Amino acid sequence: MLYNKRMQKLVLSSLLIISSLSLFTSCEPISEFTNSNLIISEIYFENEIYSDAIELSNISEENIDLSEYHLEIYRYNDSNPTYEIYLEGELAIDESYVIASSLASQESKNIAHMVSENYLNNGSYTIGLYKGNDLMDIIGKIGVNYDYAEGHSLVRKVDKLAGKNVFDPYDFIRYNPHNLSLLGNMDNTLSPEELLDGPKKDENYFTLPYSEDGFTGSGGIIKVSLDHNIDGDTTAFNYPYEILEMLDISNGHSMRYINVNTPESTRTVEPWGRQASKFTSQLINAHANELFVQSAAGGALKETYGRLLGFVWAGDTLVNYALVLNGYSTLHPDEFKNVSYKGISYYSFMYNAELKAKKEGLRVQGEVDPYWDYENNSPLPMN
Ligand SMILES: [Ca+2]
Ligand SMILES: [Ca+2]
Repeated sequence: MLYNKRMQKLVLSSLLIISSLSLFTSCEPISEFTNSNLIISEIYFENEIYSDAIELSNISEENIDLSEYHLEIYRYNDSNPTYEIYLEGELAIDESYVIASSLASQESKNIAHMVSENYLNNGSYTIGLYKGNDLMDIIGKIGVNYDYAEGHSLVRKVDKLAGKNVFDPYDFIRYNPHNLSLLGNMDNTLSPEELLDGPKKDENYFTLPYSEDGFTGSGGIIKVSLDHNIDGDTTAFNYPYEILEMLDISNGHSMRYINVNTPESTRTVEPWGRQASKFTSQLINAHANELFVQSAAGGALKETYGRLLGFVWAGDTLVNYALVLNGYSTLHPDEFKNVSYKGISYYSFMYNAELKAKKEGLRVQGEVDPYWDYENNSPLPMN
């Protein structure tokens, strides 16, 4: 099921009342909204190297004369545009307009309304949408060389359909490349609530092996049982016999959660470390009969100290994701695009969660640990 603008309209109209009331207390600068009828709704990547197409959408209640608009593309840290694309024609209400690069694949061009030699973008070029001289929407930042896409299609969230003169990566979902079903419309594959709820265990991963060679992950999910929790990002599990044999480990071997790093709570203690450990321990224990580990497809199975590296599922919750969402950990590379849900890699879910936690200044993202003596840099007793 695809989530689109129409479903959001009901929610938005009720939220508008609430947000207009809270304008006085909100710290968010309201000047960044441009009230544009036309917005940039997608930067489409066919592969990870360059963007094949850009999608613009009419979010207003009337048809748009596109000839009033043009795009300016700024390479690297240039402050003057290298390419300009002048639009033409009319765009109906709720419709999207796709401009494909002349270098794009034929399947992207087939969806496009315009093919342009001037749409060149490697995912770090700043793109401004202008109505006359007015900046109506922007991706990236003029004068700053910033790889905002990192090889993903950026698809605007259905609850963030508004033009802004400042780019906010949190307005977009980072999709794996080559998701043609989203090009030419304003849909997402998940509702905003589902996106924040995080990835779910796709059935397909149960049919994949955990590993083929004992060194590299294949993305498979296997059931495990708890041996004991160690800290926020490490747990010792018991594994199926074939896994023990293939990886040359014994039961009780530690798994280090990939893409996260929670503060220390064992030999040394750091702010939020003990809370992170408690969070993981509670999540794991609450789902002790439905614990699963998943290998990072294409990634190493073990880290430097011989611990396993992977994704841990407590019931339907990806613990790695929950740690980032709840501000117990920052996000760490690498990204494994082949472990994904609804076209979004686990890493991209975590990227989105980290942006949210940062905005909220949650825990390690900027909150003071109430159980930490910052003057003496030492832990305080916890209840
Ligand atoms: Ca789209
Ligand atoms: Ca750690």
